[in-house]
Amino acid sequence: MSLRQILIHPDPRLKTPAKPVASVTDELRRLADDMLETMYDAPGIGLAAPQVGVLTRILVMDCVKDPELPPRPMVLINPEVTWSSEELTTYEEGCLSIPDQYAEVERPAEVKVRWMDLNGAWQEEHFTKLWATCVQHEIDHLDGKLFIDYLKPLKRQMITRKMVKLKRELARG
Ligand code: K2U
Ligand code: ZN
Repeated sequence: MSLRQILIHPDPRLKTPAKPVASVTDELRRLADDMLETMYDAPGIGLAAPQVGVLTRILVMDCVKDPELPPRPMVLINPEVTWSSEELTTYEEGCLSIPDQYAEVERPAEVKVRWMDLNGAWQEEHFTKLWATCVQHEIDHLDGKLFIDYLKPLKRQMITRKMVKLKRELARG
């Protein structure tokens, strides 16, 4: 298991649609492990492979926030939304690739998602609440979409400018 570097916006790899997984290999299993370790270390409740520079359709999440409850690490390969509710909810979203920036994003309140697990078996689950918001945020990452793409252009440009400045400072070390 090793920590992967999380790419910071703007980065072309964060805007490139990821490719479907052809087969579940040991390398993919190692990537999933590293993504979970990187997510928990951030800390975060979700992480998509493009965020660590791998343009493959795999994401991890664990939206259990109550430390009293057992964690529920999930690995979703080639996930697809098969149903989404008419009802919408608004959540103040953040993103590990856009640090310290938060904005309200409206999404369907509930979604049904179908995916392949690490054993190659197809699963389907009905997500609600934070799980629903998170899985939609992560699937957007696989499609090269960021939560700032839902904001008004001015707000998006302001956040992008802050990230360009941050990356310049980080590069200077
Ligand atoms: O994909 C990511 O960048 C991780 C995201 C996942 C996420 C964003 C918005 C709403 C739900 C999930 C987060 O940065 S993880 C940090 C976090 C933790 C709790 C609530 C919101 C965001
Ligand atoms: Zn994100």
